[in-house]
Amino acid sequence: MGRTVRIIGAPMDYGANRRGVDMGPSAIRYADLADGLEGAGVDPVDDGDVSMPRAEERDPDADQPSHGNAKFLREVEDVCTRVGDRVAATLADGEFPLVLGGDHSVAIGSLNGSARGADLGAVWFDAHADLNTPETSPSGNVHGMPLAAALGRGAFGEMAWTQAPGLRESSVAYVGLRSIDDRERELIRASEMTAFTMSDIDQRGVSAVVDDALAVATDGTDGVHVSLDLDWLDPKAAPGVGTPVRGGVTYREAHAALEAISRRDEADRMLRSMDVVEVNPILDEANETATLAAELTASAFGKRIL
Ligand code: B3U
Ligand code: MN
Ligand code: MN
Repeated sequence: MGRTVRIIGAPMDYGANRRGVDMGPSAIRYADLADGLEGAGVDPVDDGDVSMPRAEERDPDADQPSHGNAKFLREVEDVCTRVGDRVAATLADGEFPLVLGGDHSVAIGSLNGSARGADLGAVWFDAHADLNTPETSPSGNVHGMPLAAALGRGAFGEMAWTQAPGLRESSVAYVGLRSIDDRERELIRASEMTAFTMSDIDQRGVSAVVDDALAVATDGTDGVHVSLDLDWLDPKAAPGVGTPVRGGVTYREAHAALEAISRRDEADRMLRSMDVVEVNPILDEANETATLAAELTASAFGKRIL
């Protein structure tokens, strides 16, 4: 058997605008994630879920630190601290951390854990830029903020738990953007991040774009974190997400992208950690989105048709 992939469930919905995404980890496990990973030649071990404060008992604005309009920031801190510690411990044991969300705020934890004592690159598959801060967010939902948090932007700069110590802006590459808030657009333009939009994919094809994103994320780093937000895909392929945006990649393009990751990884083992987020089975048809999430994860680890 190849390397051990430790599955860490983070059934979080405190960062999202609706319930249901907390069932993501169960839905992805139910979709035979472990079998898919075995088919890819890795050895999956399920670490269970990190514990979660119960949503029905919480008030979005109660007991919040005075940082803009970010909702449930204390709960997000709680959960992300646990995720970060598990990710760091998994890496210290020589295993691969695979975090199942949950909404995208869990990536604050995965990035923090993966970038402790290592220079990290990140490839961000998403319709959205996730670069809002508690000051700029139009919604107050922390799932629209994880990259800002990891990079220490805005009010997050004062909160050590949010930050990914070894992640530099210049090592971050987006793939497939198509829904960006005005302030995020300004920030991306002024930043050193690399952003490939859906137009880039239209013009150049998804495999070439992913290769370029990987070149950015591997340059001068010890490894790459892949963050896969299922709303990156077109809603026709992935209907079970909280904030669908039309015009995303197709089923085949998504597999081609994750296969490009595995090809690069076969060559130089640059894949360090991964999260798979925003699967909402309540909004889904026959667990289609979780099934796709499980398949795409297997593709990232090298599962092939033949
Ligand atoms: N940019 C918007 C919408 C959004 C971001 N991420 C998701 N939705 N999933 C916001 O609320 O920050
Ligand atoms: Mn996202
Ligand atoms: Mn998104």
